[in-house]
Amino acid sequence: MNATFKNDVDLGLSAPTKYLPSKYFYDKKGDALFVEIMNMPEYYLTDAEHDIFKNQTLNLISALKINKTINFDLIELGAGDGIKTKELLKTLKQLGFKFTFIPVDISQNALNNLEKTIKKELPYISMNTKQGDYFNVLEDIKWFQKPKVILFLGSNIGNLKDGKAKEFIHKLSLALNVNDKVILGADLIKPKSIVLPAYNDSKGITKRFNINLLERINRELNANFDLNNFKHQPEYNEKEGIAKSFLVSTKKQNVEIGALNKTFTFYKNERIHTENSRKYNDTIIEDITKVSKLKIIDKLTDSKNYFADYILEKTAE
Ligand code: AVJ
Repeated sequence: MNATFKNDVDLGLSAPTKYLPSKYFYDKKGDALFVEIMNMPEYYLTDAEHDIFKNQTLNLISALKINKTINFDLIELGAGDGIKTKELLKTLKQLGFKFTFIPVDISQNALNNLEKTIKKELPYISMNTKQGDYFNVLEDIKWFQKPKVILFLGSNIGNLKDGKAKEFIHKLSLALNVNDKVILGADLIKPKSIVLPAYNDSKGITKRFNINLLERINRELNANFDLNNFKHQPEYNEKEGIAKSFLVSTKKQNVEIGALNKTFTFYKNERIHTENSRKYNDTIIEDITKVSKLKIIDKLTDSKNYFADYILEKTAE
Protein backbone atom coordinates (compact mmCIF):
# COMPACT_ATOMS: atom_id res chain seq x y z
CA MET A 1 0.00 0.00 0.00
CA ASN A 2 2.68 2.45 1.02
CA ALA A 3 4.73 1.71 -2.12
CA THR A 4 1.79 2.33 -4.47
CA PHE A 5 0.84 5.44 -2.50
CA LYS A 6 4.39 6.76 -2.89
CA ASN A 7 4.40 5.95 -6.59
CA ASP A 8 0.99 7.50 -7.24
CA VAL A 9 1.93 10.68 -5.38
CA ASP A 10 5.11 10.95 -7.44
CA LEU A 11 3.22 10.42 -10.71
CA GLY A 12 0.48 12.90 -9.85
CA LEU A 13 2.72 15.70 -8.60
CA SER A 14 5.19 15.28 -11.49
CA ALA A 15 2.44 15.59 -14.13
CA PRO A 16 2.15 18.87 -16.08
CA THR A 17 -1.32 19.30 -14.57
CA LYS A 18 -0.89 18.14 -10.99
CA TYR A 19 -3.38 15.67 -9.50
CA LEU A 20 -3.69 13.18 -6.61
CA PRO A 21 -5.96 10.08 -6.71
CA SER A 22 -9.06 10.55 -4.54
CA LYS A 23 -8.88 7.01 -3.16
CA TYR A 24 -6.11 8.22 -0.83
CA PHE A 25 -8.52 10.45 1.10
CA TYR A 26 -9.48 7.47 3.22
CA ASP A 27 -7.00 7.00 6.02
CA LYS A 28 -8.21 6.98 9.63
CA LYS A 29 -8.62 10.76 9.75
CA GLY A 30 -10.18 10.86 6.26
CA ASP A 31 -12.70 8.13 7.18
CA ALA A 32 -13.82 10.14 10.20
CA LEU A 33 -14.11 13.33 8.14
CA PHE A 34 -16.13 11.49 5.50
CA VAL A 35 -18.57 10.30 8.17
CA GLU A 36 -18.90 13.98 9.21
CA ILE A 37 -19.52 14.91 5.56
CA MET A 38 -22.31 12.35 5.28
CA ASN A 39 -23.95 13.86 8.34
CA MET A 40 -23.82 17.49 7.29
CA PRO A 41 -26.97 19.20 5.95
CA GLU A 42 -25.38 20.27 2.64
CA TYR A 43 -24.39 16.71 1.69
CA TYR A 44 -27.82 15.70 0.31
CA LEU A 45 -26.55 12.47 -1.32
CA THR A 46 -26.63 10.32 1.84
CA ASP A 47 -30.09 11.51 2.93
CA ALA A 48 -31.49 11.00 -0.56
CA GLU A 49 -30.22 7.44 -0.89
CA HIS A 50 -31.19 6.68 2.69
CA ASP A 51 -34.72 7.82 1.79
CA ILE A 52 -34.79 5.14 -0.94
CA PHE A 53 -33.37 2.41 1.32
CA LYS A 54 -35.68 3.27 4.22
CA ASN A 55 -38.94 4.04 2.46
CA GLN A 56 -38.75 1.72 -0.54
CA THR A 57 -37.00 -1.27 1.02
CA LEU A 58 -39.63 -3.74 -0.20
CA ASN A 59 -39.56 -2.36 -3.76
CA LEU A 60 -35.80 -2.58 -3.72
CA ILE A 61 -35.89 -6.19 -2.56
CA SER A 62 -38.55 -7.27 -5.06
CA ALA A 63 -36.58 -5.63 -7.89
CA LEU A 64 -33.70 -7.99 -7.01
CA LYS A 65 -35.88 -11.08 -7.71
CA ILE A 66 -33.95 -13.23 -5.21
CA ASN A 67 -34.84 -16.87 -4.65
CA LYS A 68 -35.66 -17.23 -0.94
CA THR A 69 -34.54 -20.84 -0.74
CA ILE A 70 -30.98 -20.14 -1.93
CA ASN A 71 -28.11 -18.63 0.00
CA PHE A 72 -26.53 -15.59 -1.64
CA ASP A 73 -23.63 -13.20 -1.10
CA LEU A 74 -24.50 -9.54 -0.55
CA ILE A 75 -21.26 -7.78 -1.46
CA GLU A 76 -20.93 -4.07 -0.80
CA LEU A 77 -18.14 -2.22 -2.60
CA GLY A 78 -16.97 0.83 -0.62
CA ALA A 79 -19.08 0.11 2.40
CA GLY A 80 -18.26 3.16 4.53
CA ASP A 81 -20.41 3.34 7.66
CA GLY A 82 -23.19 1.13 6.24
CA ILE A 83 -26.14 3.15 7.56
CA LYS A 84 -28.17 2.71 4.34
CA THR A 85 -27.27 -0.95 4.05
CA LYS A 86 -28.51 -1.69 7.57
CA GLU A 87 -32.08 -0.94 6.42
CA LEU A 88 -31.72 -3.56 3.70
CA LEU A 89 -30.02 -6.15 5.94
CA LYS A 90 -32.75 -5.88 8.59
CA THR A 91 -35.62 -6.27 6.15
CA LEU A 92 -33.99 -9.09 4.19
CA LYS A 93 -33.53 -11.00 7.44
CA GLN A 94 -37.10 -10.31 8.62
CA LEU A 95 -38.41 -11.68 5.33
CA GLY A 96 -36.38 -14.86 5.76
CA PHE A 97 -33.76 -14.42 3.05
CA LYS A 98 -30.48 -16.31 3.51
CA PHE A 99 -27.28 -14.42 2.83
CA THR A 100 -23.79 -13.45 3.92
CA PHE A 101 -22.96 -9.73 4.03
CA ILE A 102 -19.48 -9.04 2.59
CA PRO A 103 -18.48 -5.39 2.91
CA VAL A 104 -15.40 -4.40 0.89
CA ASP A 105 -13.48 -1.21 1.55
CA ILE A 106 -10.06 0.23 0.83
CA SER A 107 -9.88 1.28 4.48
CA GLN A 108 -9.39 -1.51 7.06
CA ASN A 109 -10.26 1.08 9.69
CA ALA A 110 -13.69 1.71 8.08
CA LEU A 111 -14.29 -2.07 7.94
CA ASN A 112 -13.43 -2.49 11.62
CA ASN A 113 -15.87 0.27 12.58
CA LEU A 114 -18.60 -1.26 10.41
CA GLU A 115 -18.02 -4.75 11.82
CA LYS A 116 -18.37 -3.38 15.34
CA THR A 117 -21.72 -1.67 14.65
CA ILE A 118 -23.20 -4.61 12.73
CA LYS A 119 -22.15 -7.10 15.44
CA LYS A 120 -23.78 -4.85 18.03
CA GLU A 121 -26.96 -3.81 16.20
CA LEU A 122 -27.62 -6.81 13.94
CA PRO A 123 -25.77 -9.71 15.63
CA TYR A 124 -27.75 -12.33 13.65
CA ILE A 125 -26.22 -11.21 10.30
CA SER A 126 -23.49 -13.46 8.93
CA MET A 127 -20.64 -11.24 7.79
CA ASN A 128 -17.10 -11.39 6.32
CA THR A 129 -15.14 -8.22 5.63
CA LYS A 130 -12.68 -7.81 2.77
CA GLN A 131 -10.06 -5.07 2.47
CA GLY A 132 -8.92 -3.85 -0.92
CA ASP A 133 -9.16 -1.61 -3.97
CA TYR A 134 -12.44 -2.26 -5.91
CA PHE A 135 -10.69 -3.19 -9.14
CA ASN A 136 -8.48 -5.80 -7.43
CA VAL A 137 -11.29 -7.22 -5.31
CA LEU A 138 -13.29 -8.05 -8.45
CA GLU A 139 -10.64 -10.62 -9.35
CA ASP A 140 -11.35 -12.47 -6.08
CA ILE A 141 -15.13 -12.32 -5.95
CA LYS A 142 -15.28 -13.80 -9.44
CA TRP A 143 -14.56 -17.20 -7.84
CA PHE A 144 -17.29 -16.99 -5.20
CA GLN A 145 -19.79 -19.78 -5.90
CA LYS A 146 -23.09 -18.42 -4.60
CA PRO A 147 -25.46 -16.04 -6.43
CA LYS A 148 -24.44 -12.42 -5.88
CA VAL A 149 -26.04 -9.08 -5.18
CA ILE A 150 -23.50 -6.28 -5.47
CA LEU A 151 -24.09 -2.94 -3.76
CA PHE A 152 -22.17 -0.02 -5.20
CA LEU A 153 -23.88 2.87 -3.43
CA GLY A 154 -23.44 6.51 -2.54
CA SER A 155 -22.46 7.48 -6.10
CA ASN A 156 -19.02 6.03 -5.38
CA ILE A 157 -18.79 5.35 -9.12
CA GLY A 158 -18.70 9.14 -9.60
CA ASN A 159 -15.03 9.26 -8.64
CA LEU A 160 -14.21 7.41 -11.86
CA LYS A 161 -13.97 9.15 -15.23
CA ASP A 162 -16.56 7.75 -17.66
CA GLY A 163 -13.95 5.62 -19.48
CA LYS A 164 -12.78 4.07 -16.19
CA ALA A 165 -16.36 3.63 -15.03
CA LYS A 166 -17.11 1.68 -18.23
CA GLU A 167 -14.04 -0.47 -17.67
CA PHE A 168 -15.10 -1.04 -14.08
CA ILE A 169 -18.67 -2.02 -14.98
CA HIS A 170 -17.31 -4.35 -17.65
CA LYS A 171 -14.95 -6.02 -15.13
CA LEU A 172 -17.76 -6.21 -12.59
CA SER A 173 -19.96 -7.88 -15.19
CA LEU A 174 -17.19 -10.46 -15.87
CA ALA A 175 -17.06 -11.25 -12.14
CA LEU A 176 -20.79 -12.08 -12.10
CA ASN A 177 -22.94 -15.01 -13.25
CA VAL A 178 -26.16 -14.72 -15.25
CA ASN A 179 -29.02 -13.41 -13.04
CA ASP A 180 -26.69 -11.83 -10.47
CA LYS A 181 -27.74 -8.27 -9.61
CA VAL A 182 -26.14 -4.91 -8.90
CA ILE A 183 -27.61 -1.92 -7.08
CA LEU A 184 -25.78 1.09 -8.49
CA GLY A 185 -26.30 4.36 -6.62
CA ALA A 186 -25.92 7.48 -8.77
CA ASP A 187 -26.25 11.12 -7.85
CA LEU A 188 -28.35 12.85 -10.53
CA ILE A 189 -27.41 15.99 -12.47
CA LYS A 190 -29.03 18.99 -10.85
CA PRO A 191 -28.44 22.72 -10.43
CA LYS A 192 -25.22 24.18 -9.08
CA SER A 193 -27.10 25.82 -6.21
CA ILE A 194 -27.69 22.32 -4.77
CA VAL A 195 -24.54 20.45 -5.84
CA LEU A 196 -21.80 22.94 -5.06
CA PRO A 197 -22.63 23.46 -1.34
CA ALA A 198 -22.33 19.66 -0.87
CA TYR A 199 -18.64 20.07 -1.73
CA ASN A 200 -18.20 23.46 -0.10
CA ASP A 201 -19.95 23.25 3.25
CA SER A 202 -20.21 26.17 5.64
CA LYS A 203 -18.28 24.46 8.46
CA GLY A 204 -15.29 23.68 6.24
CA ILE A 205 -15.43 19.90 6.78
CA THR A 206 -14.92 19.18 3.06
CA LYS A 207 -11.98 21.53 3.09
CA ARG A 208 -10.40 19.56 5.94
CA PHE A 209 -11.17 16.33 4.07
CA ASN A 210 -9.38 17.65 0.97
CA ILE A 211 -6.40 19.09 2.90
CA ASN A 212 -6.02 15.79 4.79
CA LEU A 213 -4.58 14.35 1.58
CA LEU A 214 -1.56 16.66 1.98
CA GLU A 215 -1.40 15.88 5.72
CA ARG A 216 -1.33 12.19 4.84
CA ILE A 217 1.61 12.79 2.49
CA ASN A 218 3.34 14.68 5.30
CA ARG A 219 2.68 11.84 7.74
CA GLU A 220 3.36 8.81 5.58
CA LEU A 221 5.89 10.10 3.07
CA ASN A 222 7.84 12.46 5.29
CA ALA A 223 6.88 15.62 3.40
CA ASN A 224 6.70 19.24 4.49
CA PHE A 225 3.52 20.64 2.93
CA ASP A 226 2.61 23.83 4.77
CA LEU A 227 -1.17 23.35 5.04
CA ASN A 228 -1.72 27.08 5.45
CA ASN A 229 -0.44 27.67 1.92
CA PHE A 230 -3.14 25.63 0.16
CA LYS A 231 -6.82 26.34 -0.15
CA HIS A 232 -9.81 24.16 -1.00
CA GLN A 233 -11.46 24.99 -4.32
CA PRO A 234 -14.59 23.13 -5.50
CA GLU A 235 -16.17 23.63 -8.95
CA TYR A 236 -19.34 22.48 -10.68
CA ASN A 237 -21.13 23.29 -13.89
CA GLU A 238 -24.47 21.70 -14.58
CA LYS A 239 -23.83 21.24 -18.30
CA GLU A 240 -20.85 18.96 -17.72
CA GLY A 241 -22.35 17.47 -14.55
CA ILE A 242 -19.05 16.92 -12.74
CA ALA A 243 -18.15 18.38 -9.34
CA LYS A 244 -14.37 18.81 -9.15
CA SER A 245 -12.15 19.52 -6.17
CA PHE A 246 -8.78 21.21 -6.22
CA LEU A 247 -6.13 22.32 -3.76
CA VAL A 248 -4.70 25.68 -4.81
CA SER A 249 -1.22 26.85 -3.87
CA THR A 250 -1.66 30.37 -2.49
CA LYS A 251 1.97 31.30 -3.24
CA LYS A 252 5.08 30.12 -5.06
CA GLN A 253 6.59 27.43 -2.87
CA ASN A 254 8.76 24.31 -2.73
CA VAL A 255 7.69 21.15 -0.98
CA GLU A 256 10.05 18.32 -0.10
CA ILE A 257 8.85 14.75 -0.03
CA GLY A 258 11.42 12.82 1.97
CA ALA A 259 10.31 9.33 0.92
CA LEU A 260 10.81 10.33 -2.73
CA ASN A 261 13.94 12.35 -2.11
CA LYS A 262 12.41 15.04 -4.34
CA THR A 263 11.38 18.67 -4.24
CA PHE A 264 8.20 19.80 -5.98
CA THR A 265 7.65 23.42 -6.99
CA PHE A 266 4.21 24.99 -6.94
CA TYR A 267 3.65 28.33 -8.57
CA LYS A 268 1.17 30.85 -7.19
CA ASN A 269 -2.40 29.69 -7.95
CA GLU A 270 -1.24 26.33 -9.30
CA ARG A 271 -3.85 23.66 -8.66
CA ILE A 272 -3.74 20.00 -7.63
CA HIS A 273 -6.84 18.20 -8.92
CA THR A 274 -7.91 15.88 -6.10
CA GLU A 275 -11.37 14.59 -7.02
CA ASN A 276 -14.11 14.24 -9.61
CA SER A 277 -17.65 13.53 -8.39
CA ARG A 278 -19.68 12.84 -11.49
CA LYS A 279 -23.43 13.36 -11.58
CA TYR A 280 -25.63 11.20 -13.83
CA ASN A 281 -28.77 10.82 -15.91
CA ASP A 282 -30.25 7.74 -17.64
CA THR A 283 -28.32 8.42 -20.87
CA ILE A 284 -24.95 8.45 -19.10
CA ILE A 285 -25.74 5.31 -17.08
CA GLU A 286 -26.91 3.55 -20.27
CA ASP A 287 -23.71 4.60 -22.00
CA ILE A 288 -21.52 3.35 -19.14
CA THR A 289 -23.30 -0.02 -18.91
CA LYS A 290 -23.83 -0.75 -22.60
CA VAL A 291 -20.37 -2.27 -23.17
CA SER A 292 -21.12 -4.88 -20.49
CA LYS A 293 -23.70 -7.63 -20.02
CA LEU A 294 -25.25 -5.69 -17.17
CA LYS A 295 -28.67 -4.44 -18.21
CA ILE A 296 -30.78 -1.87 -16.38
CA ILE A 297 -33.94 -3.63 -15.19
CA ASP A 298 -35.26 -1.07 -12.71
CA LYS A 299 -34.63 2.34 -11.16
CA LEU A 300 -35.72 3.81 -7.84
CA THR A 301 -35.46 7.50 -6.99
CA ASP A 302 -35.88 9.47 -3.76
CA SER A 303 -38.84 11.75 -3.12
CA LYS A 304 -36.88 14.85 -4.27
CA ASN A 305 -35.55 13.12 -7.38
CA TYR A 306 -31.98 13.95 -6.36
CA PHE A 307 -30.58 10.43 -6.46
CA ALA A 308 -31.22 7.12 -8.22
CA ASP A 309 -30.51 3.48 -7.42
CA TYR A 310 -30.33 1.56 -10.69
CA ILE A 311 -30.91 -2.20 -10.57
CA LEU A 312 -28.69 -4.02 -13.06
CA GLU A 313 -28.92 -7.66 -14.04
CA LYS A 314 -26.20 -9.80 -15.57
CA THR A 315 -27.57 -11.28 -18.78
CA ALA A 316 -26.27 -14.00 -21.11
CA GLU A 317 -26.27 -11.74 -24.17
C1 AVJ B 1 -17.79 8.93 -1.58
C2 AVJ B 1 -17.04 9.47 -3.76
C3 AVJ B 1 -19.36 9.50 -3.28
O1 AVJ B 1 -17.80 12.23 -4.44
O2 AVJ B 1 -19.51 12.80 -3.23
C4 AVJ B 1 -17.61 13.82 -0.50
C5 AVJ B 1 -16.70 11.71 -1.72
N1 AVJ B 1 -15.80 14.04 -1.60
N2 AVJ B 1 -17.21 15.08 -0.39
C6 AVJ B 1 -18.46 12.18 -3.41
C7 AVJ B 1 -16.71 13.16 -1.29
C8 AVJ B 1 -16.10 15.23 -1.06
C9 AVJ B 1 -18.00 11.24 -2.28
N3 AVJ B 1 -18.02 9.81 -2.73
